[in-house]
Amino acid sequence: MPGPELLDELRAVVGPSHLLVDADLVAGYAVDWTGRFCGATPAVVRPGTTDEVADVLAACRRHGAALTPQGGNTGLVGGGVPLHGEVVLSLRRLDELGAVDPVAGQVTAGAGVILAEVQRAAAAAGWAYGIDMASRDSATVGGTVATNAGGLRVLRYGDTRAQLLGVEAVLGTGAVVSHLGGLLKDNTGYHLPSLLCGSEGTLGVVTAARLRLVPPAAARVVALVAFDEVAPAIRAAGRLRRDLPPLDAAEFFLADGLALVREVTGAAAPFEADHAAYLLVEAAAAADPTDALGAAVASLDGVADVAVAAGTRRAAELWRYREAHTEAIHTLGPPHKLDVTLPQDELARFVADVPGAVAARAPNARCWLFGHAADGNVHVNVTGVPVDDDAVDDAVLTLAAARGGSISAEHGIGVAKRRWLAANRSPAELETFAGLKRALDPDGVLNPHVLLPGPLPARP
Ligand code: 2HG
Ligand code: ZN
Repeated sequence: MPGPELLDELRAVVGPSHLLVDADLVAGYAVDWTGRFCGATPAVVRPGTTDEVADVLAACRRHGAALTPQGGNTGLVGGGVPLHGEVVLSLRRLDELGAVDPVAGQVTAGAGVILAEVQRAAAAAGWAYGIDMASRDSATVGGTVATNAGGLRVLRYGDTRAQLLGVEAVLGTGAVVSHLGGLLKDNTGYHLPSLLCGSEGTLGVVTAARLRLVPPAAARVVALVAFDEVAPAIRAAGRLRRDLPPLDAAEFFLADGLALVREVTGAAAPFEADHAAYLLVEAAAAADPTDALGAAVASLDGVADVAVAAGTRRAAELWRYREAHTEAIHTLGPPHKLDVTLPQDELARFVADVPGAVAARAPNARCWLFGHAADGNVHVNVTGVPVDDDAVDDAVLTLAAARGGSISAEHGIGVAKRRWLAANRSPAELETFAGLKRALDPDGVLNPHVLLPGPLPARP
């Protein structure tokens, strides 16, 4: 528990109005969006510049106080909330968005800039940003970089790491590193943006990022494809990657998920009959891709029905069936969120086997499966299980790893999955991680309970 001296020093750095200590004011920063991860903090510190971030970090190092960096608090693995009494370092005030460079197709965004603002600024300048996800109106650039967020368009544009041309960050050593020039070819040694991206606030605090933009597609088409069996729906996503080059997204969900979404949102049924599985397909190109999409869908096996959106309003309605899964499941209580990737040819078998694996550990649990079928990423949500009972986590994560998959596709490790990191990472890799942690955060103050398994590695 930091003493009053640290709080006084932090107050001197950011000004009294940006050091929050009242229980009412800090409460929202101490619990994650799902409600599964709930901690406590003595203070939330809200710096307004990179220099202030550096001074906050220096003060915490002097006092041996741990920090949890936080952006929009939309993380799903407990990595951004103070579960061990950490001081919360909120980056939301770093919300400066630079002008889009219309020639290079790049923009520099402060860590606190909201994802949707980057998307809007890019569009206004005739470009697009390749990252998109349902939390676009709350997630921040800093959070998406820290977690290497994926989302709905990874298939086409890659994850956040693939958009990063440079970062500015305060490392745990106190060093401020800034490399925001945006050169496309810049082969001058270690690529710190790649290292910091996905490091979940354990090595440094990202304060700004230089982002690559992508050309916008002039024409788009969205279709919902229904299947009476699950496996063909998942296999179809793989086929479309090859047969429909303008494929932008291929998302799947199942009958029970759709029923829950409809119950919660009041949305009408997409088809006259119910079906076992659904694939939401979006194609985007310079010329209208409707015919290409129609031909590719017609060649798929097991299609029971197809709804093609005529216009953006209907497209948004079709997307809502998929995007509303997270909020609909949330109404059932805090879920266990197990975001895994499988090799494409293992995904259908995994989806078939998961409910049984969960039921063996928690017979009364309910299992919800949906996700980004074309990149092998399925979101296994389990409800009806106490928040701290991780038997179902164990069942799902070990099954994914045993089938050649990853225990984290796009949400990160946080606190939720650190116990299983060794299922995907060898002792040599984990020792390298520990060495990086020692080198870049020598006092172990940056998110010390996140990502790396076990206690903080000892100093040499
Ligand atoms: C999505 O794809 C997000 O909608 C959230 O990654 C997934 O709620 C989830 O488990
Ligand atoms: Zn997702």
